[in-house]
Amino acid sequence: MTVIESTADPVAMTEEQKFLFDLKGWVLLPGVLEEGLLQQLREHVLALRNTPESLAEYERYSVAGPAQELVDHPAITGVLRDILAPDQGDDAWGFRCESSFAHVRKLGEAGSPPHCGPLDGAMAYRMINGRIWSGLTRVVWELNEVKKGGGTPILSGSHKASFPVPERFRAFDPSVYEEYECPPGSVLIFSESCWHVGTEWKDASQDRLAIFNCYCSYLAQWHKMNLPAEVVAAMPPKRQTAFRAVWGHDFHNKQHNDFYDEDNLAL
Ligand SMILES: O=C(O)CCC(=O)C(=O)O
Repeated sequence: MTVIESTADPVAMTEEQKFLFDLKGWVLLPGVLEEGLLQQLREHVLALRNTPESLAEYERYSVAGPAQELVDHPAITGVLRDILAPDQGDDAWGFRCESSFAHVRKLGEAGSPPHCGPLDGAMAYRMINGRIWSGLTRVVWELNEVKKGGGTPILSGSHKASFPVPERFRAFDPSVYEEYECPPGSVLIFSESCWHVGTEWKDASQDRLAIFNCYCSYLAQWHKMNLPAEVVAAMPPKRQTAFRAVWGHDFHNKQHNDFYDEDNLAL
C-alpha cells in the first residue's frame, strides 16, 4: 500500500476571496491542479466508472488512489481553515471530509435538479465574530474544461437570503443562477446552503469529469460516509484526521479530538 503525501503548504484565503465567498456563497479557483496529478485523476475516475475491478478494493473510492490527494490539497486547505475550522494543533485538520462521489457526465446528461442544503441549525451559513461559518461545504474538482452553462451553477447569495426562494427560481433559470467557466484542474468551493444545480452537459467534445467532496467541521456531521478503515489506512496521518469521528472533548480520557485511529473513524 503506497501512502501518498502532499508536499506544498496550504494556500491562505485572500481577503478578496473571503469577501466573495460571503457575498455569493462560493469561490472558484482556476487551474490549481498540476498536470501529472490531473491525468492520474482522470484515469481514476474513468476506472471507478468503467473498470472498478482493475483497482484494489480499498482504492475503489473517490477519496482513494490519486484522489486522496484532493482531500487536503494545498489549494483548498487554506480556504477550509477559514470557512470551517482552524487546524486542531499541528497534526489534525479542523475540517472533515464526509461525502465524496465522482461523475462522468456525458452529452445530454444532467446532475441534481436545483436544491440547497441546511438553511437553519448547526450547518446553516452564517458569520460569527467576523469569521465565515460554511457549516456544510462542497468542493468540486473539475478535471476537464467547463464551458459556461456546464458544471454546477449557483444561485449566488441564496445561502443567506432573507426571503424564501420563489417557486420560479427552484427550477434552473440562467438569468439568476450564476454560471462559470474554467480550465481543467479548477476547483469550485461552495456553501451547500446555496441553491445549486447540476445542469445538462452540452459539450460534445468532452465529458464532464468531476469529483465532489463535502466537508464539515470536526464537530458536525451531515452525511454518513461508511468508509472502510482500509481506505483511510492508505493515507498519511494528518490526512487521516479528515475522516475522524465527530466529537470535541473526552473528559474521561482527558483527550481532545485531534487524532485519528481505527476506533476514531467517522460513521
Ligand atoms: O451534479 C451537480 O453538478 C451538482 C451536485 C450537487 O448537487 C451537490 O454537490 O450537492
